[in-house]
Amino acid sequence: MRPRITSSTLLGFSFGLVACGAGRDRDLIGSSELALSDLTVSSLDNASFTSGVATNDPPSGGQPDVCSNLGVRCAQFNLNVSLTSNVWHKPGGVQVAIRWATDDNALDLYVYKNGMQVAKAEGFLAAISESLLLRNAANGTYQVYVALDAANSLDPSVPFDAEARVQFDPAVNPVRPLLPDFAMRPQTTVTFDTPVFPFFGDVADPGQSCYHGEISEDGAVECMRFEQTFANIGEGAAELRFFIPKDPNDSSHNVFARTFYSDGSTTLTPAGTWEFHEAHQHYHYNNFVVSSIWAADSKGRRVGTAPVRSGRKVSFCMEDERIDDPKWGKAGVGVRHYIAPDCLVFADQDALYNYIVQGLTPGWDDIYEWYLPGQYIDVNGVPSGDYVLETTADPDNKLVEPNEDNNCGTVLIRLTNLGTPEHQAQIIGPGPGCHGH
Ligand SMILES: [Ca+2]
Ligand SMILES: [Ca+2]
Ligand SMILES: [Ca+2]
Repeated sequence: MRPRITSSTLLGFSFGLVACGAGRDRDLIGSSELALSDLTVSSLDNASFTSGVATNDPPSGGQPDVCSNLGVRCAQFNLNVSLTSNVWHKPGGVQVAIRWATDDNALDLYVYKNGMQVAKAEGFLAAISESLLLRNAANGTYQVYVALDAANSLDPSVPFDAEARVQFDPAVNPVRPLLPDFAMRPQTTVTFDTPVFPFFGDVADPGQSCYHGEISEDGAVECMRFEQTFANIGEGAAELRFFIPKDPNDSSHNVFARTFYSDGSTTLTPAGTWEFHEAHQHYHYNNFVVSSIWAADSKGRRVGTAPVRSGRKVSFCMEDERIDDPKWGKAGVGVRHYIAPDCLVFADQDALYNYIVQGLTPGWDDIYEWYLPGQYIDVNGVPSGDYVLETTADPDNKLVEPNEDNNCGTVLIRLTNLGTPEHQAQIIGPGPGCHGH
């Protein structure tokens, strides 16, 4: 088995397997598409789809060692590639991708041809999609294996979707920056619940909406929790590089953004600052995602000129978590590259600095789940009623994007019995346009 970073081996906090059901609606996976069948890629424009179930059934003969090493029988299907002979004069390949419902489970993806492994994408923590690229894929039949990583999964049986399609690299000319473009995705969870397990060493008492750390550090009283999800729908990756000085007399906290150009060159530009969170023992990027609630009238329209409450403007770990729903089976999805927990550990160093590198690949989104510490707005003293929950990525515009107007999203929420143990939060519909738009 490959080594897996776990809570105890890495940083002493729990980051991996949690029974939260974060992610997409389970009903959407494995039921909306055909039962497991072969995939065929014979056009430049169309994806081929299938669905299957990865289980912890014991290994069977005739499957590669990657399956038996995980102690399971893989789900298996063929990929037939039949493209015109000159297709790869434009650089690219055939993408194979899978997705599943929640990060309670981890799936691995392997592709073989003529008995030889030609590509793999091994599920890691905090992910609910995987993808790989068969660069310059030769025509022929490939065998695709999807393995349940049972040791890192809660469920014995995990439905998944799979797709394959051609993905071309962005054209080199005209030479240009391949900019990321953040787009906000609406919330699916608003709650006063807290998880029953500790996170980053932090815990909430049973029935309490706030973590101990949120109470002690922020004075939080009544924590309305929700997730924040943003996609990168741009041409290039968003990549942040934290410069963490080795010299204790160097008090700089700089973060730089790496810009990728279509000719392969890159540049670094200042993109704000980081801070270290002592209690959680990790580095935050300041001011990346912020949420607030605004009063709403009975028709769901925004009332007033200022929010009623706002949350903290931090993020701690940008990563490729899920292929963005609108990008599933579409062009413009890169190979998963920025994975947790790389976002939390030093990637490299030189004489002066340690570096943390985190980012978001085109076609992917990242979810800050509702159960993470800090994912809340304190609604203590707020009257029950309907509110607009508004969330904005890159609110201070530290990162250059081709579209700065899609970074914000809203949902309409209803808060009842506030200030009592029976307080409830629910999403009642899409919200109005964002403030100032
Ligand atoms: Ca944007
Ligand atoms: Ca995430
Ligand atoms: Ca921006």
